[in-house]
Amino acid sequence: MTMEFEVVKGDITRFQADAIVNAANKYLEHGGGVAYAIAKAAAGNVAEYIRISKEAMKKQLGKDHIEHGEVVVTPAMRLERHGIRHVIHTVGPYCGGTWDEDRKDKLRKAILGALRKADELGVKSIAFPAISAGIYGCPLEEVVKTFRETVEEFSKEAKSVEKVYLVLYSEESYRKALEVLNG
Ligand code: AR6
Repeated sequence: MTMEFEVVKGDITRFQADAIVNAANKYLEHGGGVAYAIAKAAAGNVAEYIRISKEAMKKQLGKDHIEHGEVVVTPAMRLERHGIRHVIHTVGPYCGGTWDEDRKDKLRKAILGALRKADELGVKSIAFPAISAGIYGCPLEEVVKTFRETVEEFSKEAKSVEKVYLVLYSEESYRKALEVLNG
Protein backbone atom coordinates (compact mmCIF):
# COMPACT_ATOMS: atom_id res chain seq x y z
CA MET A 1 0.00 0.00 0.00
CA THR A 2 1.42 3.38 -0.92
CA MET A 3 0.70 5.98 1.69
CA GLU A 4 1.29 9.68 1.33
CA PHE A 5 2.34 12.08 4.04
CA GLU A 6 1.75 15.79 3.48
CA VAL A 7 2.29 18.89 5.57
CA VAL A 8 -0.35 21.56 5.02
CA LYS A 9 -1.29 24.89 6.56
CA GLY A 10 -4.79 25.39 7.93
CA ASP A 11 -7.40 25.03 10.63
CA ILE A 12 -8.00 21.35 11.39
CA THR A 13 -11.66 22.03 12.29
CA ARG A 14 -12.24 22.95 8.65
CA PHE A 15 -10.06 20.33 7.08
CA GLN A 16 -11.56 17.82 4.71
CA ALA A 17 -10.46 14.36 5.85
CA ASP A 18 -12.37 11.22 6.91
CA ALA A 19 -10.95 11.56 10.41
CA ILE A 20 -9.21 14.27 12.38
CA VAL A 21 -7.06 13.72 15.45
CA ASN A 22 -7.30 15.70 18.66
CA ALA A 23 -4.21 16.52 20.76
CA ALA A 24 -6.01 15.74 24.00
CA ASN A 25 -5.01 15.40 27.65
CA LYS A 26 -5.47 12.11 29.50
CA TYR A 27 -8.88 13.07 30.94
CA LEU A 28 -10.24 14.43 27.66
CA GLU A 29 -10.82 17.82 29.28
CA HIS A 30 -10.72 19.90 26.15
CA GLY A 31 -9.77 23.12 27.92
CA GLY A 32 -7.48 24.86 25.44
CA GLY A 33 -5.58 24.78 22.18
CA VAL A 34 -6.72 22.60 19.32
CA ALA A 35 -8.80 20.42 21.71
CA TYR A 36 -10.99 23.38 22.65
CA ALA A 37 -11.31 24.41 18.99
CA ILE A 38 -12.37 20.89 17.91
CA ALA A 39 -14.85 20.51 20.80
CA LYS A 40 -16.41 23.88 20.04
CA ALA A 41 -16.62 23.25 16.30
CA ALA A 42 -18.00 19.71 16.72
CA ALA A 43 -20.66 20.18 19.39
CA GLY A 44 -21.10 23.96 19.49
CA ASN A 45 -20.64 23.64 23.23
CA VAL A 46 -17.29 22.55 24.72
CA ALA A 47 -18.75 21.14 27.96
CA GLU A 48 -21.10 18.97 25.91
CA TYR A 49 -18.26 17.54 23.83
CA ILE A 50 -16.23 16.85 26.98
CA ARG A 51 -19.22 14.92 28.32
CA ILE A 52 -19.53 12.95 25.08
CA SER A 53 -15.77 12.25 25.07
CA LYS A 54 -15.70 10.99 28.66
CA GLU A 55 -18.71 8.77 28.03
CA ALA A 56 -17.01 7.35 24.90
CA MET A 57 -13.82 6.74 26.92
CA LYS A 58 -15.76 4.80 29.56
CA LYS A 59 -17.44 2.70 26.87
CA GLN A 60 -14.39 2.09 24.69
CA LEU A 61 -11.67 1.69 27.35
CA GLY A 62 -13.63 1.03 30.54
CA LYS A 63 -11.79 3.74 32.48
CA ASP A 64 -11.59 7.46 33.03
CA HIS A 65 -8.21 8.30 31.52
CA ILE A 66 -6.06 7.33 28.56
CA GLU A 67 -2.37 6.46 28.31
CA HIS A 68 -0.02 7.34 25.47
CA GLY A 69 -0.97 5.03 22.62
CA GLU A 70 -4.59 4.57 23.72
CA VAL A 71 -7.25 6.42 21.77
CA VAL A 72 -10.93 7.28 22.01
CA VAL A 73 -13.23 7.93 19.05
CA THR A 74 -16.09 10.42 19.13
CA PRO A 75 -18.58 11.42 16.43
CA ALA A 76 -17.75 14.44 14.28
CA MET A 77 -21.20 16.01 14.78
CA ARG A 78 -21.16 19.48 13.15
CA LEU A 79 -17.77 18.74 11.59
CA GLU A 80 -19.57 16.34 9.25
CA ARG A 81 -20.31 19.33 7.06
CA HIS A 82 -16.62 19.26 6.08
CA GLY A 83 -16.76 15.53 5.37
CA ILE A 84 -15.14 14.58 8.70
CA ARG A 85 -16.60 11.33 10.10
CA HIS A 86 -14.60 10.67 13.25
CA VAL A 87 -12.56 12.53 15.84
CA ILE A 88 -9.79 10.37 17.29
CA HIS A 89 -8.44 11.57 20.64
CA THR A 90 -4.84 10.79 21.50
CA VAL A 91 -2.41 12.08 24.14
CA GLY A 92 1.09 13.26 23.40
CA PRO A 93 3.93 13.81 25.90
CA TYR A 94 4.41 16.93 28.02
CA CYS A 95 7.80 18.45 27.21
CA GLY A 96 7.99 21.94 28.70
CA GLY A 97 10.74 22.79 26.23
CA THR A 98 12.86 19.66 26.61
CA TRP A 99 13.11 16.59 24.41
CA ASP A 100 14.48 13.09 24.92
CA GLU A 101 13.97 9.49 23.79
CA ASP A 102 11.20 8.84 26.29
CA ARG A 103 9.15 11.79 25.01
CA LYS A 104 9.81 10.75 21.44
CA ASP A 105 8.55 7.24 22.21
CA LYS A 106 5.38 8.61 23.85
CA LEU A 107 4.69 10.79 20.82
CA ARG A 108 5.35 7.86 18.46
CA LYS A 109 2.84 5.75 20.43
CA ALA A 110 0.26 8.56 20.36
CA ILE A 111 0.55 8.92 16.57
CA LEU A 112 0.62 5.16 15.91
CA GLY A 113 -2.43 4.56 18.12
CA ALA A 114 -4.47 7.07 16.13
CA LEU A 115 -3.28 5.68 12.78
CA ARG A 116 -4.14 2.11 13.76
CA LYS A 117 -7.60 3.12 14.96
CA ALA A 118 -8.18 5.02 11.70
CA ASP A 119 -7.22 1.91 9.74
CA GLU A 120 -9.61 -0.18 11.84
CA LEU A 121 -12.41 2.32 11.05
CA GLY A 122 -11.76 2.07 7.32
CA VAL A 123 -10.56 5.65 7.09
CA LYS A 124 -8.76 6.70 3.90
CA SER A 125 -7.59 10.17 4.89
CA ILE A 126 -6.61 11.41 8.33
CA ALA A 127 -5.46 14.83 9.53
CA PHE A 128 -3.29 15.44 12.61
CA PRO A 129 -2.45 18.64 14.44
CA ALA A 130 1.14 19.06 15.67
CA ILE A 131 0.51 16.98 18.81
CA SER A 132 2.41 18.26 21.88
CA ALA A 133 3.90 21.25 20.01
CA GLY A 134 1.56 23.78 21.68
CA ILE A 135 0.65 23.92 25.37
CA TYR A 136 2.74 20.78 26.03
CA GLY A 137 5.85 22.59 24.80
CA CYS A 138 7.64 20.01 22.65
CA PRO A 139 10.00 21.35 19.96
CA LEU A 140 8.12 21.55 16.67
CA GLU A 141 11.10 20.27 14.65
CA GLU A 142 11.26 17.09 16.74
CA VAL A 143 7.50 16.64 16.55
CA VAL A 144 7.58 16.90 12.75
CA LYS A 145 10.50 14.43 12.49
CA THR A 146 8.67 11.98 14.75
CA PHE A 147 5.56 12.28 12.56
CA ARG A 148 7.56 11.53 9.43
CA GLU A 149 9.23 8.48 10.98
CA THR A 150 6.04 7.11 12.54
CA VAL A 151 3.99 7.50 9.35
CA GLU A 152 6.78 5.71 7.46
CA GLU A 153 6.72 2.89 10.03
CA PHE A 154 2.92 2.62 9.84
CA SER A 155 2.86 2.59 6.02
CA LYS A 156 4.14 -1.02 6.14
CA GLU A 157 1.01 -2.21 7.95
CA ALA A 158 -1.67 0.20 6.63
CA LYS A 159 -4.67 -1.40 4.98
CA SER A 160 -7.13 1.43 4.54
CA VAL A 161 -5.32 4.70 5.27
CA GLU A 162 -3.90 6.24 2.09
CA LYS A 163 -3.26 9.83 3.05
CA VAL A 164 -1.93 11.38 6.25
CA TYR A 165 -1.94 15.15 6.69
CA LEU A 166 -0.08 17.14 9.32
CA VAL A 167 -2.00 20.41 9.63
CA LEU A 168 -0.01 23.39 10.90
CA TYR A 169 -1.96 26.31 12.21
CA SER A 170 0.41 29.23 11.80
CA GLU A 171 2.43 30.35 8.80
CA GLU A 172 5.59 30.20 10.91
CA SER A 173 5.06 26.63 12.09
CA TYR A 174 4.12 25.59 8.56
CA ARG A 175 7.39 27.02 7.19
CA LYS A 176 9.42 25.39 9.96
CA ALA A 177 7.81 22.02 9.25
CA LEU A 178 8.55 22.29 5.54
CA GLU A 179 12.17 23.10 6.33
CA VAL A 180 12.45 19.98 8.47
CA LEU A 181 10.95 17.77 5.77
CA ASN A 182 12.82 19.28 2.85
CA GLY A 183 16.09 19.25 4.73
N1 AR6 B 1 -5.98 23.66 13.73
C1 AR6 B 1 -4.76 23.10 13.63
N2 AR6 B 1 -3.82 23.24 14.60
C2 AR6 B 1 -4.15 23.97 15.68
C3 AR6 B 1 -5.42 24.57 15.87
C4 AR6 B 1 -6.37 24.39 14.81
N3 AR6 B 1 -7.59 24.89 14.88
N4 AR6 B 1 -5.42 25.22 17.07
C5 AR6 B 1 -4.20 25.04 17.62
N5 AR6 B 1 -3.43 24.30 16.79
P1 AR6 B 1 -2.13 22.25 21.62
P2 AR6 B 1 -0.67 20.06 22.96
C6 AR6 B 1 -2.03 23.83 16.95
O1 AR6 B 1 -1.68 23.21 22.66
O2 AR6 B 1 0.61 20.83 22.91
C7 AR6 B 1 -5.16 21.23 25.38
O3 AR6 B 1 -5.62 22.04 26.40
C8 AR6 B 1 -1.14 24.59 17.90
O4 AR6 B 1 -0.64 25.77 17.29
O5 AR6 B 1 -3.54 22.30 21.18
O6 AR6 B 1 -0.66 18.62 22.60
C9 AR6 B 1 -5.44 19.76 25.63
O7 AR6 B 1 -6.67 19.56 26.26
C10 AR6 B 1 -0.02 23.57 18.14
O8 AR6 B 1 0.96 23.63 17.11
O9 AR6 B 1 -1.84 20.71 22.07
C11 AR6 B 1 -4.26 19.36 26.48
O10 AR6 B 1 -4.46 19.68 27.84
C12 AR6 B 1 -0.75 22.22 18.03
O11 AR6 B 1 -2.04 22.53 17.47
C13 AR6 B 1 -3.12 20.18 25.93
O12 AR6 B 1 -3.73 21.32 25.34
C14 AR6 B 1 -0.94 21.50 19.35
O13 AR6 B 1 -1.17 22.45 20.36
C15 AR6 B 1 -2.35 19.46 24.86
O14 AR6 B 1 -1.25 20.23 24.44
